[in-house]
This record gives sequence, structure tokens and C-alpha cells, in this order.
Amino acid sequence: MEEIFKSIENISKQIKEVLMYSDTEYTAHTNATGDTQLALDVKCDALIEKEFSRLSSVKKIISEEKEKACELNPNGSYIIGYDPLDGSSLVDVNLSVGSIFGIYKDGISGKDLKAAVYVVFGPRVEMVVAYEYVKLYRLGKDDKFAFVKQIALKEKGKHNAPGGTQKEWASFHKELIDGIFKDGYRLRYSGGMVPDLHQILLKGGGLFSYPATSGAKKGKLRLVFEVFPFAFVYEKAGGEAIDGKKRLLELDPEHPHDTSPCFFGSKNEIERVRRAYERS
Ligand code: AFP
Repeated sequence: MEEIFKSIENISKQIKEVLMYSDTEYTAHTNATGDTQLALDVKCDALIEKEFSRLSSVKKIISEEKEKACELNPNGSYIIGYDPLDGSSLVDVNLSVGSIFGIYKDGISGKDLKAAVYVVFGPRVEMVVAYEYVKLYRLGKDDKFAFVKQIALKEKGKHNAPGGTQKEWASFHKELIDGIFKDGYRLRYSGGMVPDLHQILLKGGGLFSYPATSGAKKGKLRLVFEVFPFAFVYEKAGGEAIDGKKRLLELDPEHPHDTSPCFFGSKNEIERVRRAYERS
């Protein structure tokens, strides 16, 4: 597992360079879920594949940017599901983006997840590793990631990041989100799940939500590459992650690119979600 974490450090330094100096044009291609790929997505995906193919512990990798898995080492133990550059459509407006890695064993369902890592490319480059604990690291002048602190969520927070097209929200979901704002929560939504979930995690709590809507009946965010890794991070940090009713890490996708409604947050806010969705 340690060689995988080390490899993600190397990957992050290379992605930082790619982000600084590469163009943000779209390619003529779409990924497995129909998103038009940016040249950035393809570049980051290629450098990640190159790095992981050097590791004997990695059996196969599955990228959000590719339809099929890529077999690496038959004797490897781990399967890595990853989103090379989440929020890539925000790069051309210079907002923070991120990379997400889920490290699975024997399968790609929530219960097979053994560790999760995400990297935030913002004013600084920060990496959060969830294994036994949830630890924050920051890239320093010496080009090394230094340990900053262990992260834990409080029981209740003050930030709310509501995703999804609001006019397509179900009425009970709108009531839930309006109620949370009426209680004084602050709006914190950038359109990039990595910086949005990172902010709620570091600021002690709150709620990030991307529900099912009339236009996206299974939500938008992908289980293997985005949702499971953050569910693992939030649970290890003392929070919770559900699909409105069920624990996300109990889900078992039929296809690697399956999506799901998702709610990540501190215990108090997730309990509010459960109550609202019980009535649905
Ligand atoms: P892109 O990678 O296409 O920019 O999408 C980002 C994302 O997957 C996730 O990071 C955001 O939380 C969510 O989509 C934003 O979706 P909306 O644009 O529908 O709010």
C-alpha cells in the first residue's frame, strides 16, 4: 500500500505541472459517461497509467476516462479506481480541481475499498490519505509532501454544498436544503466535488449533496471513481455517507461507471437527510 501512496505523490507533482502550463481545450472524444474529454483529462490519465504500471502491487486500474479496465500485473493485489482530474471543466476559470483514487481489493464494490486518497490542486497542493486514519499532507518548497495533521469531523458543521440542477430537485429535497439554509448554514459550492468536500472536511463539518433529480434519476457522481473514495474518507473522519437511505459503502455497482445520489457530511446533517428521505 505504501508504494501506491508514494506513487500518488509522484503523480500529483506531475499533474501540478500539467495544470500550470497546459492548454484547456476540449478533444473530439467523450468518456464512458458521455462527457467531452479535455486534453488535460487525457494527459493526466496517461501519466497516471504510466506511474501505476511500474508497481508490482497493482493488479489493474480503472479510469473514469476509459470504458474498460487496464490489466497491469496478474500477481498484483490491488485494483485502483480513479478520476484523473475531477472538475477539469473548472481549470479554464482557474478554480481548484482534484484527483481521486480508490484502492480496492478483490472487487470494486464499497466493501472492497481498503484505502482512499484525493489530491487538491488549489493555491497549494494538498493530499488527504484515508487508511487507518485520515491524514492531511501538503507539498512543500522541497518538493516533498509533509504531514500537516490528522482530520476528524465534528458532530455538526456550518457549511452546505448543494449540487444538482435545482429546478429538477424533488420537493422534499428542496425542503431539506432550504431548511438547512434557514438554520444559518453558509453556501459553499464551486462545482468541483474535491475542493467542496475538502472544505467541509477541514472546516469541521456540514453537508455536501448531489441528489437524484428528474433529469438525472441516478444522480451524476460515479461510485467507483468519486463516491466510494469520499465515503471512505468521511466515515474514517467520523462522518457519514449515504445515498439518501443506504450507507454508500454497502452499494455494489453492476458497472464500473455506475452513478449514485450521494450525501457526505457530519452525523447531525446526515441524520437530517435520512429523516427527509424517509418521508420521500
Ligand atoms: P466535471 O469533471 O465535468 O467538471 O464535473 C465535476 C463533477 O463531477 C463534480 O466534481 C462536481 O461536484 C459536479 O460534477 C458538478 O456538477 P454540476 O455542474 O451539475 O453542479
